[in-house]
Amino acid sequence: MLLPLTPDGQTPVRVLTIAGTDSGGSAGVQADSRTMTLLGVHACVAVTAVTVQNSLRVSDFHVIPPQTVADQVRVVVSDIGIGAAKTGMLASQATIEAVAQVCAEVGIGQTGSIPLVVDPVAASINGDPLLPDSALDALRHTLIPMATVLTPNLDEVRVLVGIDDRTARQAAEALHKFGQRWTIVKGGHLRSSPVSTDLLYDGDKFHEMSAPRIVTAHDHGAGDTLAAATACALAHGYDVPLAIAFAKEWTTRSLQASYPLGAGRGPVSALWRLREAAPLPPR
Ligand code: PXL
Repeated sequence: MLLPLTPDGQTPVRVLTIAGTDSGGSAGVQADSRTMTLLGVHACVAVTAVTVQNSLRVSDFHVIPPQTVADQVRVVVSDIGIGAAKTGMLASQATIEAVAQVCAEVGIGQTGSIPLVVDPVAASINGDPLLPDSALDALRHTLIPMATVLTPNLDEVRVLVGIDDRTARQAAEALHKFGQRWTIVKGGHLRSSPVSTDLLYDGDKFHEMSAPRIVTAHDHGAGDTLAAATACALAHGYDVPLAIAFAKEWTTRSLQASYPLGAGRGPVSALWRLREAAPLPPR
């Protein structure tokens, strides 16, 4: 599973992650860049926040000034050029607004030509908040409507639209009203099921994608990995269902390669790619 190089065979496709750093190296920018690198993509980074974090908890985070976040996006797109972007931890309402504004300005998202994956990160895997509740409306109404793909897990579905008495299809329909092109309701957190089924919805048809559930205590960074791999596949011109299928397989294999770290939750690992080569996925 490796994406092809660009036609000159030298400069790889570039993908931009707009996300927070994880000092423990498991999630956020670190997970994104690891997946991008091991998929043969050049990872560009607009840092939104610096988290103080280990395997047990996020004990603090420092928000980068929103203008600096927007400037990182602007200089990367205008010089280096990118094939896709993804957002992860955005940390504050002002950052969400600045990111939505700069994305519109440089052509990222539905109004432009650069696909945008929005992973609506609200809390860490251990439940520590990464976004204040007061910022949720900005996420719902400024950034999410720009997304090519929105990739919430079940906790994030609950935070965004509530879900408790709804089916995944009803949740996807409710989420889809925000205006994004595709909605993916990820089933990975539904631990009672032997398979991990993601529901894809484009406002018209539902597609289900299943993979075997990998039972592991070490799944930190799984959501980031799926969104990052999706952005890489979109940058290579895959359509959304194919990009998600590719990213799901990448994430399954990264979950199989997860490892313990510290006294808490270890990360999913893209490092399996260093040990194993596999054929290209069909386009
Ligand atoms: O996995 C979501 C996530 C994203 N970004 C950062 C994180 C986490 C979870 O811990 O720390 C920086």
